[in-house]
Amino acid sequence: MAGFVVHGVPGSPYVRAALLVLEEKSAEYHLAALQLGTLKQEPHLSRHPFGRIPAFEHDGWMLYETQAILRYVDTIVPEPRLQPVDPRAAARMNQVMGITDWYVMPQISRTITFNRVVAPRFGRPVNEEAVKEAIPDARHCIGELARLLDGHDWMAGATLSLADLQLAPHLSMLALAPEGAEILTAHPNLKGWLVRMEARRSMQATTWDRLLDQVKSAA
Ligand SMILES: N[C@@H](CCC(=O)N[C@@H](CS)C(=O)NCC(=O)O)C(=O)O
Repeated sequence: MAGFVVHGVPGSPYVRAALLVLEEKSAEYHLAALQLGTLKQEPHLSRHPFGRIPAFEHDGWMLYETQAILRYVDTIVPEPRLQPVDPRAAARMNQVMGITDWYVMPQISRTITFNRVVAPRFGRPVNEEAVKEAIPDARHCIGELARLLDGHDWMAGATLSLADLQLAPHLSMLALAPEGAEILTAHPNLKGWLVRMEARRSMQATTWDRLLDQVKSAA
């Protein structure tokens, strides 16, 4: 299919990040919805040899890895620009994107969020021990993000950047878990950032339920 296609499962924070950049650019796209159990088999492995989501397509050209997708879309659809020119703002954006991949995903999303928010929705068993064990690391991680945000409106400073789009889907889901909500309470600046993010049209267009409705009405 021509144009932008995002292959993924509604509810995935990484898939949502790819959709967010397209929404922020007001670009037209198609969400090609996949079933969770089909990622490690063809045809998905041809799109993404590591069997993850999202996989991205532009006029038939394939790309995977969310950071690469966000940067690509920001480059070819220039307005509004989502990568700061100022070297320190750009470095902060890159840092927060790295933190999201290396610490937020494994220490928060795969532990607390998966067990409290994702597993119940898919009827999967909840690992209470994993939730309990994750809390100290999650507290540390959220505390550090709040420290980096400091008094700014957005992660890279005065303007929205790719860092906000990559991080927000993870923290939006974390806030739905009682443990996550409690951890976030200690950081009003980060909670304020999340409120600003949730108010954006792009976030409202890509909630789990909105995406499921979109997939259903396209079927
Ligand atoms: N490094 C990948 C990570 C993507 C990722 O881990 N996505 C999760 C969904 S949020 C996934 O594919 N999970 C399926 C699995 O691990 O088998 C990226 O940036 O795109």
